Amino acid sequence: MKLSRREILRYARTGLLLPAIESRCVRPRPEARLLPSLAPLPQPFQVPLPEIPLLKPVRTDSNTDFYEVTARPASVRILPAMDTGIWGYNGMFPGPTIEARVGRRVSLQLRNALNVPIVNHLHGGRTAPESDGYPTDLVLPAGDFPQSHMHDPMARAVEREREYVYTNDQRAATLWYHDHRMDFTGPQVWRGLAGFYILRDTEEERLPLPHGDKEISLLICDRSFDSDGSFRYPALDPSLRDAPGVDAQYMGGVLGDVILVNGAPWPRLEVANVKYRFRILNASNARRYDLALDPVAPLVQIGSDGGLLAAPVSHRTLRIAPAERFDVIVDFSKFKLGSKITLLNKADDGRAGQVMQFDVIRSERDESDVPAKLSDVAFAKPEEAMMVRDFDFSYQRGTHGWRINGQPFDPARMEARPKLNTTEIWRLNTDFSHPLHLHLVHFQVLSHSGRPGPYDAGWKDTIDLGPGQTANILVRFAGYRGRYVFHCHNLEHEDMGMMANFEVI
Ligand SMILES: [Cu+2]
Repeated sequence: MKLSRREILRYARTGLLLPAIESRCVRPRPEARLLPSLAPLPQPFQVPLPEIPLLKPVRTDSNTDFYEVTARPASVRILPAMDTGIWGYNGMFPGPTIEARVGRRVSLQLRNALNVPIVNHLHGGRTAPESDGYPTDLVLPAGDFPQSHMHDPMARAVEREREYVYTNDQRAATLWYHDHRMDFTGPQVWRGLAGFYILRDTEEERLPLPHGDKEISLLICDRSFDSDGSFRYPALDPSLRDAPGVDAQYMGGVLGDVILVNGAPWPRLEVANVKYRFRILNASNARRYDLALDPVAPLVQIGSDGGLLAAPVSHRTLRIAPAERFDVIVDFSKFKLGSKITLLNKADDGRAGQVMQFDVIRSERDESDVPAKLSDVAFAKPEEAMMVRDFDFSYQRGTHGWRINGQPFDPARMEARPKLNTTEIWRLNTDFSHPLHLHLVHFQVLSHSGRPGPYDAGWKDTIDLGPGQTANILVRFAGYRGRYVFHCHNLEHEDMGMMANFEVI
């Protein structure tokens, strides 16, 4: 069995040599696994849905809004009678929402008041490589930090604070920002380093869609809690300062048993009997949700990862994998005042089978509408593709790692070198379920084990492949030259090697 240098380092640091793993009664499992909470859990639908505050710019000039964010520890009330320590942007979980406008720059100055390195990635952003949050472009903590982590000869810089510039030269869409530190993204996002970034434009604002207080962002994630109320996570090194990785049983992904929406467990939202627009993000490490309303009502999808669809698509059930975003309209006028409508997760029959509740409490006039034509979606054509590339995403039993084309992540190895302003077809092939994400680009799904699937409409930056599936995606490499990553967005898979580089040349 061949081990990469990183794996040898990892196992040497933790003392968990491979033969020891093999002989232990706990076998590594490639399936995502539930980590049960040890704290008493609340009844669902008791607390209001938190509204995520908007981040205010510290200053603006003619073409740029300047923001400052500090990643720091904080104590928040998530469970009814206990405090939970988080790592949050400005001490908040979720982080404050950044609202940006197409064509207007955002400068985000990120400071690190944690005791581990961090990296910020704007997921879905068409961002220059130096601002994209490459996994080894670390923002260091204050004080000493072991140099063993600075092992990327191509790392652009290791700094104590960093300015990220987002030009917002792309379609309006629901993006999000989150930590992307090499080997440690799973535990650092689990502790709270994630927030919304909403990109708006006038094309969208001209439509009569629900807006204002009828447009609500929902960040859905699962967590587990220890008996003292802290987040529970099976990290081999809970300090996250040295050895990466999770207990072998959780290498397939960590599932929590508490569903949080905007940081609150199974919340409820009082609504009027009109249409609402929900920007839904699955910010979970490894959990997929099959969202559905009870009583049954359609979830009318108007947008995907990359902004508005050409036309609405109605779903009874909406499958959302980690990192995907779906923009949906729910029409509460079909329900009587006093109705309680539950947002279910049909993918789970335990406590994680419920997400939140809507209480229809008042009558209002509905001025909004969902037009049959939403947007011009100018897709590329498959015949324009200059290149077809194959990528295999699979579990490697010998080393218990997740691999792309048989290789673990290595910052120094380039898996593809697409040319700027060209289009390629990437054929993606999986063993287990993997939500696959490309940085920099949005793509179009040409086929997904047959025709495009029901959740593949519009521009995507993440595609959810089930076990043994194949998808062909059409990718236009535009925006910037430079080195970027693509990876599985099951964060435990990503941390354990399922990531690779491409360089736009
Ligand atoms: Cu995966």
